[in-house]
Amino acid sequence: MCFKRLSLGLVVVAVLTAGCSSSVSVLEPVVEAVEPSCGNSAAATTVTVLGTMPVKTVSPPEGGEATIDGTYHAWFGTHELTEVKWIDGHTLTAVVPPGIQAGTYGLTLQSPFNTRTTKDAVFEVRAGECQVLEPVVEAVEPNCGNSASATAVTVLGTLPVKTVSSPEGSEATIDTVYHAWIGATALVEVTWVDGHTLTAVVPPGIQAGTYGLTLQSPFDTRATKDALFEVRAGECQCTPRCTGRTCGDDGCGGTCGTCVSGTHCTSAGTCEASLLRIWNTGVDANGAPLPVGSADPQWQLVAGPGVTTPRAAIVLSNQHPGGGHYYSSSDSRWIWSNADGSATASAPYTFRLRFDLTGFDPTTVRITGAWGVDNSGQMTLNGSTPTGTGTFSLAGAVADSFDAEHAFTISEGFVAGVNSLEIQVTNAGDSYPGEINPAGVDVTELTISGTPLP
Ligand SMILES: [Ca+2]
Repeated sequence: MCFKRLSLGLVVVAVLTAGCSSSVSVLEPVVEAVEPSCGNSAAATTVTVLGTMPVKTVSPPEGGEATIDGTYHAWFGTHELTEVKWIDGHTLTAVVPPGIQAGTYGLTLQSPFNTRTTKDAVFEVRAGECQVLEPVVEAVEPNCGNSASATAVTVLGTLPVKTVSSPEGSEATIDTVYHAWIGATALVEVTWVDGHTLTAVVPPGIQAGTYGLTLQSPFDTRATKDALFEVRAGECQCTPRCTGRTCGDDGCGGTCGTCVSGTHCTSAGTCEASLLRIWNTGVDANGAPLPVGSADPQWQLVAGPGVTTPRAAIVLSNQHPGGGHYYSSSDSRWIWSNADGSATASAPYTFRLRFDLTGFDPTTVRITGAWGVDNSGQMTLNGSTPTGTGTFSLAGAVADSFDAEHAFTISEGFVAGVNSLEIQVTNAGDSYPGEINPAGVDVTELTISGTPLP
């Protein structure tokens, strides 16, 4: 045997020189990898095969220059690759034709020596893109919208698009179709602008709340970022309304200012000296007695037969029924649930006066006054029998209960803010000839005092 060694690229092959035996040394190829290892069945895919690819040196019998035979053939399964080219002893290139059924394939190589080798499961054919990219959501601008109207937004993040190769080898197209949702509500007019930007419109009518944003890319991959967008039942850009106001709510959760000690903020947004005010029965806001039949703006009927919600007490039409009963007062009027004083006997009716101690130390407050009732009554302050001196209960069907004033002083039991003075009145079964059996209550000569908070 007479061997001649030739160096061909990176591969050393041994061949027989001319004049020796006609047999040749047969070399086996080795497949290590295919790159890429995946292709879309809809398109041709150029691959590189890595491994050991020996070539055959052919010396002509008549002598002269030896030639190299680098002819390789390759198959994925039974599908032959095209344009198979030997590049060097470790590298081939080839083209996987389109139309191969999706699946995983081994590669079979046939060398110039007509030897074959196969490596299993080196290439995947997919009915779609091999490279699937994920979008990333980073931000939405603006990040708030009014539920009453549509909001145009810009979504920022990483927004890959898909290149779609044509099986015919014509120009590739780009698929930029994105879908987006705020919570479960799809956005409209979703438009990919560039790899970091898309625009969309949040439709109106989404319930107020904070929502995540979900994107679906052209690869059908999705990404969600939570708590990215707020839907409000109103304007997102709140403009404080403080024109002409020096204090109070600015309409946006803030304040237009605060008032100094001894003053308080009125509903009109101005600071006024804090005053203690309290009202007798049957008077207007300035304390002047009202005409008979008037609604009392301060005292309310809050419980009693047929009473389901508080309503204004009424100034009795007859302030002296039964031939001159009920005491007279210049600063108050007798009131009842109606103008004629008719009542369900033996059932309690509850009248309430609310008064505000805001700006005052409730432990220093004191109320004085006098009252009468037809027929019996109990006074309470904030739900309890008052602490103080004088008469807080008028019992029994006696004329003294309505023919004379009964003085009292309340010195404890006040609370910060709004307080309630209540009188529960029960009519008795007495009667006057030719008249209805009337009922009524009168509170007179009320005074209130207290020390402003520092
Ligand atoms: Ca009566």
